[in-house]
Amino acid sequence: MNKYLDISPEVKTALDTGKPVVALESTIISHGMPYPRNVETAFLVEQTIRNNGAVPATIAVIGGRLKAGLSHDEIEHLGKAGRNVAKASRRDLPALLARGIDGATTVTTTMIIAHMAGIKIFATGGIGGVHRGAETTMDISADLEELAQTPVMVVCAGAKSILDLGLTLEYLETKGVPVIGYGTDELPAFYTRKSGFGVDYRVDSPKELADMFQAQRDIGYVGGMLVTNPIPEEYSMDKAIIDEAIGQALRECSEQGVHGKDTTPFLLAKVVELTGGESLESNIKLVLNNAEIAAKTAVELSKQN
Ligand code: PSU
Ligand code: MN
Repeated sequence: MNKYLDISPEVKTALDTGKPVVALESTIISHGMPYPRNVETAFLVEQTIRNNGAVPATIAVIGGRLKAGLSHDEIEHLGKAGRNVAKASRRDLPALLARGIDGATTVTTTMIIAHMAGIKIFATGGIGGVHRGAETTMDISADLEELAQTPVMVVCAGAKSILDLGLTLEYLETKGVPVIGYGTDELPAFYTRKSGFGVDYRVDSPKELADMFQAQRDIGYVGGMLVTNPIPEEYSMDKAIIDEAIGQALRECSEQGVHGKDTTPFLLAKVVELTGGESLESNIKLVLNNAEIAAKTAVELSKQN
């Protein structure tokens, strides 16, 4: 095992005995939602994974250690510290480990650590992608490269239209990452069920997801798979309201000259601020929905291995 990696006893036992495990990220806790709803949500997501027959492994960097499986105190700590915790993407891990500090893991680093630990499935809210205007800024999330090179299934609710969703799909196509719609032919756009863009394949059951992922492993591909699961109808938001908030957030972002790794957290926080509690509630519901599908898929996958 990697000398920087700590797998919690519960997660270790589950992995050693072939039980289903689902990884969860921590940037969504520290940077994605306000305290204390972030901590409450993190616990609820873990509970949802358990209720559906799998073991949750929330992932983070704590004191320079790569953690797969956090205690409630560690989750509370990350949630309370919020944006004071470093957002840890692929390029940040060497510095965090060498210096012994904390980091909230993005989709990228959660995939990296999950894979090191032997976890195959990961549930989150939304992934990073190609930003609008990337043809001049070159702002493309490391999440897309990670999907291309790390064999983990990521179950999300699509991506927010703070991104250029069309270019994000093009990038994933170039990189050979299968984009699956769960119960839909259309890429969901996080707060809304539709984006106007098609997915590669529609899948209607956890068993089918597990079969596709297993086939990807069986032919020796190195990359992962992106499963996009639309927000339940009853929690989805009005497209006009969300589009307006995103437009405003993008304008303020460029006016204030925000760039680099601060862009996504800035846009996410702005959208929540502009849409008030409603978008936060939707965000929580869609993450729980993703946790359920990820856990059921992990259960199916564990039957095959
Ligand atoms: N998009 C969301 N919610 C999030 C993120 C993205 O709707 O919480 C977070 C995830 O951790 C994702 C990261 O991996 O932001 C992407 O950041 P960047 O665009 O800087 O790569
Ligand atoms: Mn970026």
